[in-house]
Amino acid sequence: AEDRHAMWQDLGMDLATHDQLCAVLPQAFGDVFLSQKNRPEGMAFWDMVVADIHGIRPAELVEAQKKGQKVFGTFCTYVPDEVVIACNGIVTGLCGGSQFWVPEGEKYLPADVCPLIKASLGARLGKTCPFFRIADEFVGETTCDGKKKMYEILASDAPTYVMQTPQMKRPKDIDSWADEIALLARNVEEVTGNTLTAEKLATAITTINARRRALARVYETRKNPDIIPISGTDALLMMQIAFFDDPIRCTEMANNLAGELEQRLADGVSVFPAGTKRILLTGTPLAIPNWKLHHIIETSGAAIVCEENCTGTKFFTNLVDESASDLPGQFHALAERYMKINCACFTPNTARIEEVLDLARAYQVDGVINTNLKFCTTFKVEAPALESALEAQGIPVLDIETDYTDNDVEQLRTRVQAFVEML
Ligand code: BJ8
Repeated sequence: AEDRHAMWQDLGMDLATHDQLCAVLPQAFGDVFLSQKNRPEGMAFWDMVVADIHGIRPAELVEAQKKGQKVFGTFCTYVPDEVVIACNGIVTGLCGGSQFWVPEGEKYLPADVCPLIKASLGARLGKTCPFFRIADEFVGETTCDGKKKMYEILASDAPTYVMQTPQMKRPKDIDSWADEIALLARNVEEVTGNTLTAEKLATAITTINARRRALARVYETRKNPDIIPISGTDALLMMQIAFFDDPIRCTEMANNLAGELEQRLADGVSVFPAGTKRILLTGTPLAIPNWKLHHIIETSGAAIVCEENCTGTKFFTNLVDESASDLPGQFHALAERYMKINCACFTPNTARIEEVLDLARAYQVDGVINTNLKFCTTFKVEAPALESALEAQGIPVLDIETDYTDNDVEQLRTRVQAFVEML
């Protein structure tokens, strides 16, 4: 890969500390991904992106900024990309998935905050992630308490705009999310200097719906009960990179991959031996480069065939209705779609239980693993209700709580192996 130090220096990064991260990532990537057998050829694109994760895409963003485009960093799948794209802005998902950034985050946040929050703030304040340097504005949201309060600290360091996510899903809450989307649109217009029109928003809605369809097409191939054409680990990488890749390229690459996977189904090409136990993973998101659980599960005799989380089905399920022709109608259509995401930050969140049960059936899984990032209260509190609903349907479930460290890997492996053996 090209030497990117000059770009990182221009971005005001802490080069010496960042070099330490660059030194460990290729090894981690090699251990987790390149050790897999018979990977789809279509994964070459994501391998290339991840091999130069702080180079290729950041360089594109810097170029785009030189041409006048603005970059918006986001932290939640509730934040509508469409509005930013329609104003010729660029969205980059920012959630931190590495332990590398956690100690820096702990300088500003209590230790008993979820690692995703600590890593995200640590990546910004430690100056060790180019995406966090490039963003012209951060867009937060009032989902969980930890993120909400973290944005106050972020705001003291960089331009930060926070959307008020409702906590319930009544019609008035959907209306209020539509209002918030309208306010975001005004902010994006100011930052980009571009005026939003219904025509431009309609195009952006079509673009993001196409991305949803392409990612869903890849997932569709994972429902085959006999052939598993792609590992969960590879599918997760595609999802993680979808958060910050160009949406049109992402769509094209996901469609190429889906085509290859469909051919694999026709040819009977599976990446796991016949009879491998099929797992649905649900719970908190898995931000890049958090591949820990996928790697443990898929090297313990099981295959993940579906991720029900924000780095999985929640990212692409449900399309935005394309029929509205004016901005208020489009904002409402966006609100309707985004409010269908079943996040534990909402109450009640029983629709998530229904969704997990439906997906468990659709993907014909043998068991469910519910994972919780340490100190994530909302997902943890609803775990028992989810688990009893699954058990009532005869679907075995394993509950795992973990963080970004490697301290519990052996213990987790033992528990996962025992679970897989009893399936
Ligand atoms: S829509 S899941 S992306 S809020 S794991 S930071 S909830 S303490 S990430 Fe999320 Fe939006 Fe919901 Fe999805 Fe807080 Fe929990 Fe940490 Fe979390």
